[in-house]
Amino acid sequence: MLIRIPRGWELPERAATPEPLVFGRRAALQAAAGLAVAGLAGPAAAQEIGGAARNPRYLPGRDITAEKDATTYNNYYEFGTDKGVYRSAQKLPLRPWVVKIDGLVSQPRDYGLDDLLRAMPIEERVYRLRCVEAWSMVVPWTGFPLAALLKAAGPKPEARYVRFESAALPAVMPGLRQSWYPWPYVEGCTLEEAANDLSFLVVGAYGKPLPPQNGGPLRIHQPWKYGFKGGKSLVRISLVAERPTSFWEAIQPSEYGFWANVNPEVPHPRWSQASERVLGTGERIPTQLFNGYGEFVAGLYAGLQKERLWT
Ligand SMILES: Nc1nc2c(c(=O)[nH]1)N[C@H]1C(S)=C(S)[C@@H](COP(=O)(O)O)O[C@H]1N2
Ligand SMILES: [Mo]
Repeated sequence: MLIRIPRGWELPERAATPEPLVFGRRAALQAAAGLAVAGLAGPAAAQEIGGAARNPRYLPGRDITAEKDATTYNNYYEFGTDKGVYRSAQKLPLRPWVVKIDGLVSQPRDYGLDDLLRAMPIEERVYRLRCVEAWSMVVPWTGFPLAALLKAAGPKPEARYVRFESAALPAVMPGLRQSWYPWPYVEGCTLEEAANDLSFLVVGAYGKPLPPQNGGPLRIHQPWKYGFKGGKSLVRISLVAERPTSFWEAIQPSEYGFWANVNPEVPHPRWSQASERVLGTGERIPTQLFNGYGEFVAGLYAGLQKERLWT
């Protein structure tokens, strides 16, 4: 069968773009095909999220955290600085939701969230999450690889970083009144890191649409990094040439940097990172280098030893 490839979806094969993105034309075509039918079906978010198959490649080696614990102990400063923000976070309206993909891409686009869900290859991944505050959890997330979205967007050769911007809605987010914080919450990573298969855009947890307190309807999770790198409730994903300054870096650069890869041997200036408290249990366990994901990501950092990779 002959398929005519729409020109816009063809990706330049240039050395500056990470290989998984350059050679992923098939995924880009699948995404394009998904978008073509998106207008025909009704909202299907809950259905698609509930039916997602678990990816057997990434197994946590630990018990899954009770849903109640993972959804009632959260960091979401837009709603306040205590861990009980799940209550006020329920006010965040998850639809309609638009996420903008822009910057140095050949196909900038505003996606309605349900169109995005239908266009992307949805799967479940059970990932660990290690907060820089030395607690951790294991959650069955539903979502799709960030790489799939980047392929559809077509990174330009000048694109070197990805910038993630969270929603800032003063009407429902009391934390925004704390004007000394540099809202909106912004995070970022290199394009290379973004292209790694572990980088996951999360739209669900425990087989249900992602609740607001965990970053619904869409958040990024890179499980080898400290949890603060995973911006919640994303409204904009931009490919950029310069390294974005992240929220915590802007507040306290001596404590929080750009890379923030998990390393038990590099303490936070104010506490040890050697072990972690497992949410919902009385347990304390040793922390692992790259949060245990080194086999998949250590190669990203070869030649970057001069960078501050661990805080
Ligand atoms: N927009 C936004 N994203 C955020 C945060 C935040 O305060 N605002 N907190 C981060 C921190 S410190 C962690 S540990 C994780 C917590 O995710 P969880 O609530 O799903 O456990 O979200 C991260 N993403
Ligand atoms: Mo965190």
